[in-house]
Amino acid sequence: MRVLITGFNSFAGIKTNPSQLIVERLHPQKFSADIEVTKVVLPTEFSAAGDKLQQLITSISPQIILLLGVAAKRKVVSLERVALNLNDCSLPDNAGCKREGQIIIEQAPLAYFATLPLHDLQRELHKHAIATEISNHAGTYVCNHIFYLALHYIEQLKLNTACGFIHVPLVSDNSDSSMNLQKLIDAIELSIKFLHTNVV
Ligand code: PCA
Repeated sequence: MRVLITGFNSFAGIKTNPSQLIVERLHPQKFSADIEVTKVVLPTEFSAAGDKLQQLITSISPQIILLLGVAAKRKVVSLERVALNLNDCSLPDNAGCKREGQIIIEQAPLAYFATLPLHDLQRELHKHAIATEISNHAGTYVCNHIFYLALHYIEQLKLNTACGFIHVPLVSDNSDSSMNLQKLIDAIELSIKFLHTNVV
């Protein structure tokens, strides 16, 4: 089973993006031998991230895509349900590109739903004491952009790929914190293992 997992690099106001650290520190050896994990840190740029993702989906043809990003206002692991066909943020991306009120793909659906079993995944993470919520809004910045594009390519290419986006909170260095980096890495490892047995 091929799994593509992505995070983002740092961007305005976020010195260290925990989604980048998770991707870098995830150990593919922790998974069973039939799971092949490709880990990629995407630039926080609308165009470059979208192009890179399209290229990865075409070349790897993954059965599972797990896209990660940080959302500073979230307190727990957030399983995103909806990707909107909209870029709208006053904050420019890392290439200086600002997109306000722009459709991502003309004449494409207004939104796509994640194709992961979100409630089952949430229950699994709760079993392991990882605070998790299902969110109905992934924002309208670069994370939503690649979430929408991934679901759109999957649809266009008629791929049998389960795809979802997980927003993680900022992490604290305090190891007693309920959401330290190790807890987030555990959450993503558990998610991959769970999806391996429950999706493919
Ligand atoms: N979070 C931003 C973009 C990159 C990231 O990690 C977002 O939520 O759109």
